[in-house]
Amino acid sequence: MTGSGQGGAGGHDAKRADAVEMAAGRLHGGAAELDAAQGSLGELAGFRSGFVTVVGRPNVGKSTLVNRMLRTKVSITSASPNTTRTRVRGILEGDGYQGVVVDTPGIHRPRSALGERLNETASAALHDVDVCILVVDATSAIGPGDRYVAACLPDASVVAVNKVDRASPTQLLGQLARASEELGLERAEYFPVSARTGDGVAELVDHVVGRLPPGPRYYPAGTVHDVPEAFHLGELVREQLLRVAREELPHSIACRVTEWDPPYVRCEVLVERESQKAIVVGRGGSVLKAAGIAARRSLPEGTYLDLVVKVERDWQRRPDVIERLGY
Ligand SMILES: Nc1nc2c(ncn2[C@@H]2O[C@H](COP(=O)(O)OP(=O)(O)O)[C@@H](O)[C@H]2O)c(=O)[nH]1
Ligand SMILES: [Mg+2]
Repeated sequence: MTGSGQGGAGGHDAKRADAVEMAAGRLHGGAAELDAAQGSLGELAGFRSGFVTVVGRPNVGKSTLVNRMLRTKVSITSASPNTTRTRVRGILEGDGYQGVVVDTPGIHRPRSALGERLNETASAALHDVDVCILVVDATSAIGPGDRYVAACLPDASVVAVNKVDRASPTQLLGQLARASEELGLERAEYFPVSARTGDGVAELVDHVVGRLPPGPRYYPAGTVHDVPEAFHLGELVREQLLRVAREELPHSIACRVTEWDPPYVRCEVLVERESQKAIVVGRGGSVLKAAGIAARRSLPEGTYLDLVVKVERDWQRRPDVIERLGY
């Protein structure tokens, strides 16, 4: 595949410059690149598969990108950091290959037992990975948070510079240059993408698929994700509640399905304090009701969703509750 050769003396900088230039050309008119990728796919004998992990600091758009790559919603997203609490595996499938794409919580400096747990989950997902995708935000400076994550990654990682829909061409070029200088990933490949619009995502997917080694089919054909249905439902409810949550509330909300007897489903919404309960329930139950209606749109027709809000004091700091919630 492209440019991941071995470095001669002084070759690294030139190679990085090449990589940046290539990435800049990729967004529009990466057709040759695509042909090459498809060509090499055609020559393959046997099945290829592997694990693709998506990492980055919180809120850069990892989950949105994973959903876009898989063309289906496997992971919930929101404007507040640390939305993703578990390792979510989605299956990227095509002719002769299967990639297991792992969305992770953002790696960050932890402030609670939950935060520590999220870091452990993300770091654990880095073992035995065939392709690492580091997501950075095109619209905000590469910072210590990005360098911290990059330091855990193999040199030949893939860097997705996301949110290009909001970046000017100059800003994007600057960001590509800075990413190649500051992340310390000598053999990285760079892809400007917009997880929101889908721009550049096909090129990224082709590249990733091209890097999958020979391997078995890990999941039955047609599998979309490996998240248990009940857990996924809780996540869909939490996603809707995050839309109305402000300040510290997003971290305090957890959802768990306590009865699963389709079409009847009972889902508990945990918060940490009475004052938060009032916000989540809303005046006359309006907030909870709206969240239920919105979540039901992603559920099978006729699902009866019973939402109950409960106060579980300071659960975020209690390892036993975190464990019970499946995080
Ligand atoms: N403008 C823009 N916003 C994006 C893009 N990708 C993600 N976002 C937004 O960034 C926020 C964080 O996204 P999310 O996928 O939850 O980030 P994560 O914490 O890295 O998984 C959400 O509000 C997304 O809608 C993008 O390509 N463009
Ligand atoms: Mg996420």
